[in-house]
Amino acid sequence: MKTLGLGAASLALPGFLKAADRSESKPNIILIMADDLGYSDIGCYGGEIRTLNLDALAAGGMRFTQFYNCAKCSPTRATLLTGQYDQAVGQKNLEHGVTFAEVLRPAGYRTIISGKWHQQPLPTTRGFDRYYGLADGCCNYWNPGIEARPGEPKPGRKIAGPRRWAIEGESIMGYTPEDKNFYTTDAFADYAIARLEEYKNETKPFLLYLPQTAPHYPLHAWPEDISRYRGKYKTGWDILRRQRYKRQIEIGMFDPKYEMSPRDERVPSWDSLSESEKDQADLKMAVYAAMIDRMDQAIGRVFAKVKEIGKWENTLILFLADNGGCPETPDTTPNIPPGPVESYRSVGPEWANASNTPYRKYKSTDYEGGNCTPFIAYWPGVIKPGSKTDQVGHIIDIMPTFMEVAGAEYPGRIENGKLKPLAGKSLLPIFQGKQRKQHDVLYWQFGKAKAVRTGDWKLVKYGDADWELYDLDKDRTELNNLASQHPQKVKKMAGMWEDWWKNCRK
Ligand SMILES: [Ca+2]
Repeated sequence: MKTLGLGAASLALPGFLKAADRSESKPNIILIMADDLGYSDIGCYGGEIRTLNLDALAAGGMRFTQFYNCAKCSPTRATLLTGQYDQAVGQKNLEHGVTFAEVLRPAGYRTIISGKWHQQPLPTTRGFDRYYGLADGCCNYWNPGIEARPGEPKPGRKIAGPRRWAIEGESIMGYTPEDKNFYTTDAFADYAIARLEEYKNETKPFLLYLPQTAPHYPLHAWPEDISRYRGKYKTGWDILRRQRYKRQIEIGMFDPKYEMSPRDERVPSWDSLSESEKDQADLKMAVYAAMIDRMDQAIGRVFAKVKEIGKWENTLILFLADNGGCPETPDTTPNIPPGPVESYRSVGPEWANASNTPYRKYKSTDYEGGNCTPFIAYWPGVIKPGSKTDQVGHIIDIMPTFMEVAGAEYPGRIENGKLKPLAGKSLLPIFQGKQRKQHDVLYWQFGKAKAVRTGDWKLVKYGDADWELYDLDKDRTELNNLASQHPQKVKKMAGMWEDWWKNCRK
């Protein structure tokens, strides 16, 4: 007898699913991850930016309100790929873990990745059949290399040296494509679409991992996309935050019992800016919005291809971000306006604060503005359209979820290393509309940022500051530090974090 590829869970599919609606084959899987995307940037999470394809995915699927990443590019990727905390697998080398591609390929999957990898060993050595993209952390969107194309200025860059690109198993230090219309977001989609076409007649299911570089800096976008937004942000970040918060409540994605966080201390009031400063700030946010708009268009082109080859109905699609909006300002070309190849600009803390509405803080912190992400799950016939869940999930759960839906096995051992057990657990019960047993505890650490969450209690800290304690059930935006009222709880949770920190790297 053939199985649905769901293991025992297939016996408990929701009532609205009719047997005839499902193929008997294992589902295809598409995992899309945005880079440095704020919690409220996309339409279905309260944003004003045009994200029609992601909004349609949400309308046909499920949105999570409490889904977490690791608050930073590279750790998030290590955790996402392996189902273990990145501290346990080795942050860049994944030496104590296996990737979901390594686990799904033996289960019969064609494994493809197009986009930002940001780990040390190339994907083609870690379970992926095919790869195209940025193996590094960030790059110029128009020209990821160092050399100028004929008739063009030199590409704006953050660092002097070259960034690592890769095509299949070959690393390329300083990739300058000849095509003057090259733009990373479009190129990643083009490669994915070409592979879907190439393998369209295969009977095996596919795993397509699409980690974007958008909207991570530098601010680069097509002029026609920028023009859709230019001038629209002259009302400023204070009004934008209020508008997004209001929309989040209207669309049922945020409970009005929680206050919006106040403007971040690093951000001046919009009214204090001169007209010229307002105009420059408007352009930055217009380019940022254009990058997200373009990412959504590219995702839409991939979706159209999946439909064209007749595989849409049997495909699980997930969308999330690797960390919250980014306050960094690596503006190496401060006198060149954002947009074109020669520029290298960022939105800075001002707009990133608005991106993370209604939460506090940013990427690289473990406040909700740093580590809470939009998360959309879409799967025709399994996930109820238009649903929403407040159940807590974490990117560490993605690997076990893939294993369960693909009927894949976690290996008992790996060569040349110690394989640690999975720390995540499958999201499938939540997808099926059931209550999943919560994680007993979740941990975070990156650089100076630390946090631990158990139940609705979250203990969080940055640098040398004291631990802060929040009751997220009553205070989702982390405005009321209860540490002094619950010293025993602080001590206990801090001890849990210390124990985890000591043990996770063994
Ligand atoms: Ca990132």
